[in-house]
Amino acid sequence: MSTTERTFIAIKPDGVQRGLVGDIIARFEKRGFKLVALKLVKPDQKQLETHYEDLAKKPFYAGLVKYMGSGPIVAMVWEGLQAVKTGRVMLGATNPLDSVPGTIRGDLCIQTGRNICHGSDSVESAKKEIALWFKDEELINWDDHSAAWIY
Ligand code: 3AN
Repeated sequence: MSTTERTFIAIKPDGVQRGLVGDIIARFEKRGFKLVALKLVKPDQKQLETHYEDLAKKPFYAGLVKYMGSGPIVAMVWEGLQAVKTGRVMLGATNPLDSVPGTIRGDLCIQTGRNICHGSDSVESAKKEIALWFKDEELINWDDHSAAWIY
């Protein structure tokens, strides 16, 4: 049986600058995921280095950290059934040219180095990334909030 998970999704500086924030958020809302945390933040160098530490030896690492620090990003946590795996499917492949239409990258971008969004690649990394970008008190526990006003 599938379990509820949390995933870290970020809209990168190019996604924010291109005015794609609403479109990307709408896709996660419409799919049925719950928004647990959201903020517009100018990432600092150290945070980005930690976030991408697994890629530190890659030739594109320096450029990646520079690009990610070039403007505000929208940092989010989304929750729901298989949120990590489904979030990755919704984002599309790392190289947008390999991303199928209907995915965020497949619909909205064309370059790996400007691929507009990030999504955690495992439950483990989601936990690390959420802790890196958010304080505990910034995460909403929906079990504490009755949705009775909707009905
Ligand atoms: P994903 O973001 O799909 O998990 P990763 O973790 O392999 O992909 O790479 C993280 C980020 O590094 C990508 N989103 C992209 O911005 C950048 N990146 C990956 N591969 C390349 C590359 N060959 N050239 C430039 N940037 C890259």
